[in-house]
Amino acid sequence: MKSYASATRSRIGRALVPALCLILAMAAPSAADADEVLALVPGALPGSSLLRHLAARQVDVVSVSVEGAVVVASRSLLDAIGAGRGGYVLLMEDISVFQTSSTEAVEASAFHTWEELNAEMADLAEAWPSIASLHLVGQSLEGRAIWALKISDNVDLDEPGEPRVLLIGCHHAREWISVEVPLLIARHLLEQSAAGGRAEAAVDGAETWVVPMLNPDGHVFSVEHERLWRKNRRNNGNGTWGVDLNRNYGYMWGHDDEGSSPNPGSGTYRGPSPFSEPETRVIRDLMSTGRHFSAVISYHNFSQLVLHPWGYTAEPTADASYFDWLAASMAAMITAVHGVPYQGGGSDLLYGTNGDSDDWVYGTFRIPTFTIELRPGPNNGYDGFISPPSDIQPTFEENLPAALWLIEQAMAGLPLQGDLNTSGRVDGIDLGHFSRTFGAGAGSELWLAEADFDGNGVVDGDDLAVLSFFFGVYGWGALPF
Ligand code: 0X9
Ligand code: CA
Ligand code: ZN
Repeated sequence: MKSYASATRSRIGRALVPALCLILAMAAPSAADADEVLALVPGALPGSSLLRHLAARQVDVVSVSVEGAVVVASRSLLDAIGAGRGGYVLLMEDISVFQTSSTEAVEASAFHTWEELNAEMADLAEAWPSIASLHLVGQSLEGRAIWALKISDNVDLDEPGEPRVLLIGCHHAREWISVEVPLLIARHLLEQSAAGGRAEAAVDGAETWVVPMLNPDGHVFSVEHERLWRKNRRNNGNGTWGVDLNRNYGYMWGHDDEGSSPNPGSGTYRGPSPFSEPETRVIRDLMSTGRHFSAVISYHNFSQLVLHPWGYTAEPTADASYFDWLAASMAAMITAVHGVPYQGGGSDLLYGTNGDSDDWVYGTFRIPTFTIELRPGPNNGYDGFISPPSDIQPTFEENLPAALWLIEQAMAGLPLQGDLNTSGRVDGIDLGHFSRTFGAGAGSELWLAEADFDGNGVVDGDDLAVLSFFFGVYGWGALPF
């Protein structure tokens, strides 16, 4: 993964006198890697030990596919790692073409700067005061506001019958389109809130919380200085900058050095301790305060994937078949819109991670949580992070139905209303159970035993109401049955 120190050094080195370059090089103790290149490492296939090895080193893995891993790293490191293991293919020697960007250019484009985003979120809340409210959910390390937009009817009330769904964008600074997709979903819900369709039902029946930019410091840095910046802007004190927010969550944090790195210069540096970063604490605190959430989507780019936990282990979660079904369904819905193929499944589709948002959310709350890697596809090179503005609208359009559907799953929740097998959580097993009892018909012993929740001897609408109530209170988490 790319370090700020090295990238800055090469950029300034090109622009300024060699003497300054030398001083900077001396000030930064990490390995000299001004010779960073873009390369394909064919042996680094998904799930391979070579890929894990690369991820643990000072290598920026930008995409992984059946062709291998596209990485940014110094030639010397690649030589050292690649020796005897299939080597690497040089894709691009001068990657400075990706390093230019400016606030003015972004303002003039369809992408939002942090300030433009704040203004737009405030505008939305002002334009729809009865169904949208703005919440200051925290501050970044450098003191920037992090806002959430809550979208629901009776927005000033907490309505326990309405499941909460959280949409997050921009854990990673350079993934600009991951800001735009949740923001446009929010706008769609508001604009269509009286149109009589799915958006209106979602506004009436759920609370959708949207945090489009979790990493404002990194985003601003990506806009103003280094387009391909990934992490936040923590000064690590050894000449390197940034913690990977998607390795800093407090579930199985630092489980191994492959799914995250202890090296502050690494692009996947997990930070000094779990939740050491104010940005990850925003999500922790939002989700731990008050009523629990029922589902989460964290948007990233790129690779066209819908991923579910675990990231820290190849072992499936207890809910893997259910999550596979949800992820595959969403991927199919996304694909159906414009024919751009997304794939759903576990982390084996990409690479292992520890300390990411999905593992903490599922590990803590036992609810469905997905990382959606937006377009472009997995075979794109380093510029896969540089989404053209013309991608914003179609990427939003293709992702809208899946987001609506997940909200609807949380709302209707029929298969999810009760922990029928008393496993302590509501999952796909209960779904099967529930349909079987339903098939057996109301009045049957099976049905009564399992679905007569209020114990009055008949299965009726009241039982559904009981289920809905607990579902609303507890989401897909543990239920008191
Ligand atoms: O590495 C990440 O944090 C995500 N990919 S990205 O290129 N956007 O940085 C993927 C996280 C996927 N999570 C799991 N594999 N559990
Ligand atoms: Ca409401
Ligand atoms: Zn990302």
